[in-house]
Amino acid sequence: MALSAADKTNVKEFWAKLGENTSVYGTEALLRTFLSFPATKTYFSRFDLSIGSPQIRTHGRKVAEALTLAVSRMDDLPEALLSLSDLHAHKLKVDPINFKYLSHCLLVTLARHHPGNFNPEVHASLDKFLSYVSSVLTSKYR
Ligand code: HEG
Repeated sequence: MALSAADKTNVKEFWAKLGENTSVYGTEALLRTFLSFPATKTYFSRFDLSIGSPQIRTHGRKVAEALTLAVSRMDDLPEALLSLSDLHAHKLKVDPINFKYLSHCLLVTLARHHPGNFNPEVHASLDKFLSYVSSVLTSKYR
């Protein structure tokens, strides 16, 4: 899945505007995923999934940090996400469909906090970027 040069620029410029807030957005996106697609909660059976749960906050930060890394490593993403890819496929056995749910919720979250920067081109580029990340993280699933 190739991101064009314009996609990469769109994603990098948009991400740079998020500043310190990426963890907050990661947390909101996770919460939206759990509420809108409850089957995703089965993977987090040892978490307290109530609103305001510190475990969701911590995990939201980890997801956001991984995405920030992915933004900076778009040209060698499979290498950058190698251990995360092993984790999700071999250890956690996350069914790939769940990545679409989380990606959708990430897009909704980013759009609602940055409506002015979330134009159709940026939307498309972010969608492609999240699809790329998801395809890398699910590449070892089978
Ligand atoms: Mg995953 C752990 C990133 C989708 C379920 N996920 C993690 C970790 C990161 C991460 C950085 C922590 C790894 C560590 O502590 O070493 N996850 C990540 C990204 C994306 C994603 C970037 C997609 C954009 N994860 C994802 C999906 C599910 C899932 C769709 C299931 C619905 N992740 C999951 C679980 C854990 C992680 C169950 C372990 C949580 C724990 O026990 O602490």
